[in-house]
Amino acid sequence: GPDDMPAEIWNKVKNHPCYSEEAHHHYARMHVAVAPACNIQCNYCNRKYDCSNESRPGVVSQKLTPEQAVKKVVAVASEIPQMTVLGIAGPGDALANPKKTFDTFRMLQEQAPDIKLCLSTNGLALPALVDEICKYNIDHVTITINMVDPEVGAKIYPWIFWDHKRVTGVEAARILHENQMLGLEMLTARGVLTKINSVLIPGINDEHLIEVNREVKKRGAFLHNIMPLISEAEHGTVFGLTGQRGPSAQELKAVQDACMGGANLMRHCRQCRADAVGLLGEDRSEEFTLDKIEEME
Ligand code: CLF
Ligand code: SF4
Repeated sequence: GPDDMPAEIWNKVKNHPCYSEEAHHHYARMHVAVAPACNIQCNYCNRKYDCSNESRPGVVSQKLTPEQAVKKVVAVASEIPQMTVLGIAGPGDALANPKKTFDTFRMLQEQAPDIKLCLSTNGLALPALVDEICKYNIDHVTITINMVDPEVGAKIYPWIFWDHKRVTGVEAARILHENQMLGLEMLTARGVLTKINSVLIPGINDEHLIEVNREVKKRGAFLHNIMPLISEAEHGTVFGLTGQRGPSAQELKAVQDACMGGANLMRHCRQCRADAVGLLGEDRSEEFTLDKIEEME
């Protein structure tokens, strides 16, 4: 709240529904699905639908060009006055094809300067793009960090695409890890509020997330959001096919409780889709398809 943080930080969180538990009752966010490509493979991915960094499986997001995305944001903002934040969170990685992401942000900064900009990434491409992120006044970045030990990482990430080649195994996880840590340090050094999402995968990184929490706190993470793995064989995730289960509510709470005293935890995440619209937990994306937006004009 306003009493326990500097005014400058309070101003960045007070109407961001993800960064403030209180704000999520009153303020809405929307996502635009302008980022279909990804530069890594997660064993829990169901990108056929959405980046499972954050998204629930099941429905394909309507992929938009930056121009269509801007049109949609402007239309939604005029219908939903509580809409304060625009995030780019998939369906792939927001920074794997940075041109579309930054074109969208640039146009929005010009056409709707009151809307806060937010992005979510796996962090691989982050260090190279921090300067560009700061150029568009993006105040909030989420990095999905599931490990700080490449041996653990090798069980989660079969490969990454790095320096024009595919890299596999522990080496791939090491490169991803180094970029995530460096990206986090660079963002916090520049005053960008950085939230960490971690997917809790029982038997793979459950205990390990306590160490992840410590390491991200040390590097200035503002919030840590520990989310349950949604593992679904019918959506073709590698984990789904190997029978990897998600955690129970008690297992999730146990890991969150074990992190108390470390980086502050977010506990109100609703694992939004890449094209979510509305208050957290509410999904109004069907009201704002491209066809319907064209009818509104
Ligand atoms: Fe979107 Fe993510 Fe920005 Fe929020 S969602 S990019 S920080 S504006 Fe929020 Fe949704 Fe959880 Fe994400 S509830 S999935 S934490
Ligand atoms: Fe899928 Fe997201 Fe992982 Fe990319 S970062 S492989 S889109 S879950």
